[in-house]
Amino acid sequence: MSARTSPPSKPLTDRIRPNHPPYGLADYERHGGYQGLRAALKMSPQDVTALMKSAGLRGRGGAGFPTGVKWSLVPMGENAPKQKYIIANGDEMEPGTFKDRLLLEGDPLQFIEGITIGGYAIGASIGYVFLRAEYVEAARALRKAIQECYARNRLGRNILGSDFHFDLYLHTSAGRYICGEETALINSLEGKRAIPRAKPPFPATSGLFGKPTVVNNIETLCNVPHIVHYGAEWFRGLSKGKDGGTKIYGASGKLRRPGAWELPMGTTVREILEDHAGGLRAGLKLRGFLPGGASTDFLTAEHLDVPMDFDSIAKAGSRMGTGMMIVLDDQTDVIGMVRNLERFFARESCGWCTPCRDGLPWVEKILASLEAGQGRPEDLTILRQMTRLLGPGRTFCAHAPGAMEPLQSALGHFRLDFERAAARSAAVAGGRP
Ligand code: L3W
Repeated sequence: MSARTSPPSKPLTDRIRPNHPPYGLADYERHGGYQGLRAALKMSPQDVTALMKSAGLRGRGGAGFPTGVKWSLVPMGENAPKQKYIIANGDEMEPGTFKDRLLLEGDPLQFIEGITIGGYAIGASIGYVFLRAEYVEAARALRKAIQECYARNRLGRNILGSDFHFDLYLHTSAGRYICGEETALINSLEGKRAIPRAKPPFPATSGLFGKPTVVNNIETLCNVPHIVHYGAEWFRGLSKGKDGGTKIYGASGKLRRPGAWELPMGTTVREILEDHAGGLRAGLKLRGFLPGGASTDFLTAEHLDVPMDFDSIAKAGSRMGTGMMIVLDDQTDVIGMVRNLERFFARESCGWCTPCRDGLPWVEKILASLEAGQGRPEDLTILRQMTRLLGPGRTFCAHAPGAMEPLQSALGHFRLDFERAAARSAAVAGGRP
């Protein structure tokens, strides 16, 4: 029986106790754990999927695709392939993003219960956790929890006395950003070079080893047990907007208290930055922020009252992405910041298509020379052209277009910084003999 008398308002982090090891199975269950799976096993798989849809759960990895819709695209019924897979994307390499690590280190059983319910809903008997190689603590916590789940019939055959069988494997990433793109991840898991595949077909119909596969983010799956346990209406009620639930928001940069917090979906940027992150350090002013990782467009102080949800941030001209903000203050050189991000993207290009492989290092070089006062006036025109040439539809996957988002938005919002840098460079060149 659950020990709760009322449903939690912070379901994802409720059981996480800072500086304490995660709960083992007995404590996890004493605090409401495995009520979701027990309830799910009494429902049809289709009803579990329908519950995710009515809860309004959207993917927390960056794209915000509705989870119930994704699960319902997997073929079910007698003619469907027998073997299907569910994969948890824990390859958290987006700059500024560390929410999935906190969830795995703090409450690995919550995630395991979530992926098990997901496997049941789509008819998968095998699940994989694709984990970022550097996440050594998370791997340790997961291994221990998986072992205990096998020993106590929460994984393996006839789970909790049902006719549902589910095996879960931990796989450590090969250590590249592109391994987090779902089709590159699938290639990597198959032992191939991690290059993205063309979509369609989407993994839901042809994924791992050509079989129907769902790839979900860790935070997404952590929500699943609570939705089944407490219901869709409760989940929707946690949010301030139309997407259901809470969100792990985060903020990094020169803030008084950088960190991550579980808050109602749709909490405003101002509340996150001022009330939770404590505002900027003394003497600094906010110039802009990337809402969710490096591959999103800058927004500025005029967007402080925008709710952090998928649609509101899109309307403001960016993407919520992972919801983990990176803040730019008035004493940080914006060109240096963007150069640093583009350096990351250039280094992490998988090299498959030419615009991305050759274009990103070129962008980085131009930014580096502007930053060092050695650019040319025409550099700004070239940078603007590059944002189009590497933009949506020009490359095989979203890597280069994502890399162009901070650049093209910086060229718009902080145009004078770039023009001044180019003019400074011209003056230096003009003064040369
Ligand atoms: C079946 C259809 N399935 C879409 C599925 C698709 C995928 C999901 C979203 O990139 C973004 C990226 C990063 N039939 C479908 C369908 N699907 N149409 O829905 O698909 P998509 O293509 O919109 O996005 P994606 O390729 O998953 C994710 C951005 O997120 N990002 C990155 C974050 C990185 C991390 C991390 O390190 N942990 O989260 C941040 O903004 O740039 O644009 O499953 O199969 N018709």
